[in-house]
Amino acid sequence: MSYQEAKEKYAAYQVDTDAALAQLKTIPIALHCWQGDDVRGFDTDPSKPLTGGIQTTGNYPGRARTPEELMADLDMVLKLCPGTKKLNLHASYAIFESGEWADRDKLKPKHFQKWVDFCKEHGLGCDFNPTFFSHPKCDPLTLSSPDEDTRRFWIDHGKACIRISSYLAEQLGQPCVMNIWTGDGFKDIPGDRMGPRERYRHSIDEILSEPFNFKMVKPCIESKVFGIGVEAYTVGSAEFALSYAAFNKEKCIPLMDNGHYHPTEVVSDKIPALLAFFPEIALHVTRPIRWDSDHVVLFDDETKEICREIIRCGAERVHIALDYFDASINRLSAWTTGYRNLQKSLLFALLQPNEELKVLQGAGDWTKLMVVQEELKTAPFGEIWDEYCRQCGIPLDGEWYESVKEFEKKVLEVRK
Ligand code: RNT
Ligand code: ZN
Repeated sequence: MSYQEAKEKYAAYQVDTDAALAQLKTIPIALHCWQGDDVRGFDTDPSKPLTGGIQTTGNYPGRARTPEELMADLDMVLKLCPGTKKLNLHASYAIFESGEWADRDKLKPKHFQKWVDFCKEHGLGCDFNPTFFSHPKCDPLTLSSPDEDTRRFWIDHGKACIRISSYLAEQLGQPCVMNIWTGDGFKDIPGDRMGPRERYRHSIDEILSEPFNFKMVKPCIESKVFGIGVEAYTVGSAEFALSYAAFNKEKCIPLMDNGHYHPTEVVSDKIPALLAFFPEIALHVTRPIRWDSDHVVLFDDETKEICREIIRCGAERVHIALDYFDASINRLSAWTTGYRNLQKSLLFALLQPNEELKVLQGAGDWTKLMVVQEELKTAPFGEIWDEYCRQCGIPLDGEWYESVKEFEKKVLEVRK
């Protein structure tokens, strides 16, 4: 079937495929640098374990160990991903000239200059994350620590990251989403649940007292339910993070990671709930299996439903980022598959007769509402996706995997 024929099939359902493709090209998705090196970064000893309740599993060969390797891998992946891309960096990916290592509280914009150059070369915006984990100063708490020195160190880190985010936004001419997430919490039942939360709140207040332009730097507060080793209590729980964002709307926004809720909760439903109150929100799209396992994003029902809500509520109000890390398969394929699946899910959402569905619901016509939605599941989606890839000058499905295998042979396998 040709694109033309597929287009006509959709037109029968009042869906304009050309308009869908045009809109999809404008929706930015942030590609997370940390899939390429199993969340190690460059500023601490890579042989030390990840901390903060997150974990990568697997030891597939070819992990990027240096900025050059990570950039080479990203360069390859970007060629395989259609659409508007942003890079998403963590502070731990600072790049130091020889002998000028700086600790996290002393990081400067210049430590990210090479990333700015990389983004300029590839036409990317950039998002940023302070790194409150995998560091000797995690005691194991960070922003909620009862130890004043520890807390001060991490507040200073947060402030340094605001300055870096401002620099990234200014250099790249687009907003920088700066996400605050810590793994602060306890393995077992605490005797004081309030103390850490009060300290956390004050610490974020202090970080956000660093001056910045909220039009260009978008601090986010990411919540979590639990992590490995912090099973009993999470300081930055859902209620904490949402309340913080709600009471500080003029300087930060809430971030939902769909791996951070109980297994029967869905982020798709939470998107319009938050957008009824917040002008904008941010998302980390991942795939939890039974827990926050951060598997590669698939073209599955919940990813599609998340994207349907993004499109129906207004994509310009949602900052979209990927967040997963699989070390058990080829990392470039993991990146590419997840990114393309998120684009596919957005396209799927754009190919729904969203206005008509709303009218049917309003009229109480639940019969037709079901019939239309079900029939569209088998509409010729693949033809429209292929056309999108062609228009973006990106390989179609079936055309990119071999190039990654070749890259694996030539580049990854010699990383011993
Ligand atoms: C962890 C959070 C957090 C991290 C990244 C690396 O559970 O989802 O967003 O995955 O910052
Ligand atoms: Zn996340």
